[in-house]
Amino acid sequence: MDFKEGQYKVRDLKLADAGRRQIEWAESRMPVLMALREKYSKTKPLSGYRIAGCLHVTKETAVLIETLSAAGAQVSWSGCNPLSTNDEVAAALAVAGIEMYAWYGMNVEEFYWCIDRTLDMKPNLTLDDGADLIFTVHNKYPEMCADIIGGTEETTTGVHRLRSMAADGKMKYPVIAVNDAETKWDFDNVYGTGQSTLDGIIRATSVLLAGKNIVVAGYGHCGKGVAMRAKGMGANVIATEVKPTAALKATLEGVQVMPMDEAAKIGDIFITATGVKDVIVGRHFDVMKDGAIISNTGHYDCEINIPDLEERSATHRTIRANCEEYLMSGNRRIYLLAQGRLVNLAAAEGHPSEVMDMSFANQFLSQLRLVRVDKGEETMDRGSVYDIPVEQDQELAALKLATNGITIDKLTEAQMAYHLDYAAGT
Ligand code: 9W4
Repeated sequence: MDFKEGQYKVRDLKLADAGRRQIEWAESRMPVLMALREKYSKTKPLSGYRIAGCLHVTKETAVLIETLSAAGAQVSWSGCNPLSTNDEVAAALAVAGIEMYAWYGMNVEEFYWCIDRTLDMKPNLTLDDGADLIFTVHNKYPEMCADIIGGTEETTTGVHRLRSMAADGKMKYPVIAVNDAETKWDFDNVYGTGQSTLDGIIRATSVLLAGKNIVVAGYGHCGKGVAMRAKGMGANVIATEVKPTAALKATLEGVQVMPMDEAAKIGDIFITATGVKDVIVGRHFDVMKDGAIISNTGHYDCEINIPDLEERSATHRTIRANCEEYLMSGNRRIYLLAQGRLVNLAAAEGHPSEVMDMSFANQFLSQLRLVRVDKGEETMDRGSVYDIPVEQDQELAALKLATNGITIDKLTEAQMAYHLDYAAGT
């Protein structure tokens, strides 16, 4: 096999073939990233650059890693969550010669050991999901910052942490907030979470959605995505909200709105997507119907108050993976999915590859942008967080359409002139 000893720590290299098949499947669903790979494997703009990455080791991430590598980069990688590593994919990447330090179920000490190993190659670019790598560099290896051109960050939480750090004047190299691109968060939240949440519920229960009362708590982007898809599956969707504008939007989108105290009595399936705690609590469990299914797709696992559920329950038992039955007063049964953790990740596979295609294409183009900064073609302040330019969103959306064989109209010169003429139309 073509790899160097000591450049990886993964579960088992024998899993590599199974991992490779999954990566190839993802490649076939990620046409934008593959088009970028095709283009930049010829010019290799990342030649001579060393990228350390800390991001979920999934089949989709593998497509990103191998695109960075095809564009000339030397890449070293660790997972950013011990429960998100696909051991088969990690093995396939290690065998392909990527420096890979990730395995499912590692402990906190091992997690930081893996990050340290990715830094052994003295990166000049970083790529994060949750900002752990950037924080490790700044706090533990501050001397490395001078040689780092910049970094990219994938998530809302990471961007939030980094903006606070920048505001504090503590950031030592520029970071691009990939999360804030429209082609990232909109696709993730609405279409990715929308589908994968229902996917997780179905995998954990095989329940029929048609005709059911599905209660979606929170009508933000994720809640809206879930509601849209649930409607499409024939469910009666009810939303609960605290924000008047979001509640109003729900009503205009054909979704019934009511307080959770009312919805609790009639819901068959509950999905929390609010980002706050205690959305479903004891008094709600008290009035739920026999057979009610409850799940969470919000970032934190405290949206459902599980201690309240356990307190009220005589016994509970596992029905199948990610489906726990609680016996309640009046012989009612309540089913909690994935222990109240994100049901789309714990019981399904997160966002489909087609959605990750957009996020990771943004990551790839942002790394190229940092290289342009290194070459003096663009400037960045070393203490700041940067947004994705709107042109990049349009470029990626155009590429996604093109790779799907969809063409769109173009403004004529006359239309453009009319559009730009502020005096016209008055
Ligand atoms: N995965 C994750 C997190 C917690 C977790 C059963 C209960 C996020 C984004 C992408 O966080 C991620 N807890 C689990 S499994 C699990 C998985 N359990 C196990 O008991 C706790 C995560 C990005 N992404 C996609 O969405 C699709 N491809 C991607 O790269 C991946 C994982």
